[in-house]
Amino acid sequence: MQRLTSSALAAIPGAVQKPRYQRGEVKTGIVHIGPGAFHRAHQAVYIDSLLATDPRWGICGVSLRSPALKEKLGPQDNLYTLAVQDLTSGMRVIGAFTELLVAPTDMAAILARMASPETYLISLTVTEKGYCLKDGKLDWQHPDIAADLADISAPVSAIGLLVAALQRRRQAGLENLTVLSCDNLVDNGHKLKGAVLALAGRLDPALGDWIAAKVAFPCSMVDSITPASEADLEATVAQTLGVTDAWPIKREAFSQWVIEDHFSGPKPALDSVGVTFTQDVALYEQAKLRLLNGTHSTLAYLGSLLGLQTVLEAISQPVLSDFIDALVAKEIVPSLTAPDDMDLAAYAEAILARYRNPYIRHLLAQIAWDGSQKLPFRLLGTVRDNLKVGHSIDRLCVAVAAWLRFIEAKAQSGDALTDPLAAKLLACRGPDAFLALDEVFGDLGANPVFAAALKAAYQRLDGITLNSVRERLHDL
Ligand code: CS2
Repeated sequence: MQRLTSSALAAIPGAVQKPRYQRGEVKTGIVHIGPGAFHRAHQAVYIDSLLATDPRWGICGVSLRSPALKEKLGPQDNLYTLAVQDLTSGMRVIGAFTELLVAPTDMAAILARMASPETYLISLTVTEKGYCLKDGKLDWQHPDIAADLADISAPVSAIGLLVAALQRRRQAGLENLTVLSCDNLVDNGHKLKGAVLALAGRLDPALGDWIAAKVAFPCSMVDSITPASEADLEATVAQTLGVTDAWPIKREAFSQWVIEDHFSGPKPALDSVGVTFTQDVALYEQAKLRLLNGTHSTLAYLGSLLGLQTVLEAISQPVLSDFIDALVAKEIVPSLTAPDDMDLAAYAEAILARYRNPYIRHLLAQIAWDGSQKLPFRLLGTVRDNLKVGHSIDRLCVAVAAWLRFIEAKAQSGDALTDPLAAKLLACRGPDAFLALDEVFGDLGANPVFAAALKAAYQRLDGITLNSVRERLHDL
């Protein structure tokens, strides 16, 4: 079977949506750092729609480490298939990438592209750990940051790469640039700006001042459930398209992108393709992180302890679904302030309905990755807010305790734990040892109310199985 390429597009069946623009006329207005599955299923799809009316916004995808994407999509003219797996399903060929580059091999080309006068937007999906933060601030102890401080001409971190690019743009007198974080961090734009200014300011205070004055760092909220691709997807895509695609991706039909309306220079008209521009993105971000990602992580750890594999399996257990309902209604929703156009209860209900999508196989193990980076944003902020006003934290502590038990089970079985703090985490036994992890719990580690609730929850989960879970959680 032929490979997906520009010349193969014409023969692909009409039911499959194809780029509705001349790819040869597309310019590269965006450099995206971290073009992983989420970016390809989310932002790149909005851009693909936008290119039909404005060819300035093609994407140069920059992978910081892995050459896999360039190797797989390069021979396909950077085309790939999006498979929407939902009640209304469908396939679509996305043509938004004009170029794919990989660090460090392509560093000269990457920096040139980031400092090109045609580039107006640099966006990122590098996951929580890619920001190299500790307590929300740049972590100077991080080996990648130390390396970038020593030699910014060959940056290894995303933050270093941005600083190196901004240094060039300043030298070239190019001011029009927006840097857009698309990761699941509270206040992502401000955190990114803080990290970039910290590194730039230490290397060259004048560069720091220039960035602060000239570059915009809007916050954004991104949402679409995107499980990692599995081998069977390639077969289904080949069957539908009549050509092979070495790396298709899948996601649910739902997709949302809310961006703070704060740009420097030209702004892509993303509102014409379903994006919301707003003055204040914080409330959307908070609601999504706490309600969706918070319950996702809860299901991931509790479900894994119970031997379940997927989100659907977990939410289909009435006891877990009852627990999540109570967690949401009693401990998460009361911590939130709704944006003007949002009814929090309805929003939460819609999220849980998405977990019941039978067409999506979303592995709990994927969500369980990097807990040390995710929990502070997803669960611990809610704990802090509830503690401040004397609200219950018992259910939130069950979620956190499930993470502890999940790690202890890994330590016992010898199975790998995917987390940048894996070695430290695997050495912890019992809640006190975990609570001493400043980089995860911060001030909460010394909070006696939290410590007591966490210990009680940890006891509750001792030896928990599908047979005992109802009884263990019955009073929650
Ligand atoms: C998930 C997210 O893997 C995870 O940690 O919670 O990727 C989640 O699916 C997305 O944020 C949904 O928008």
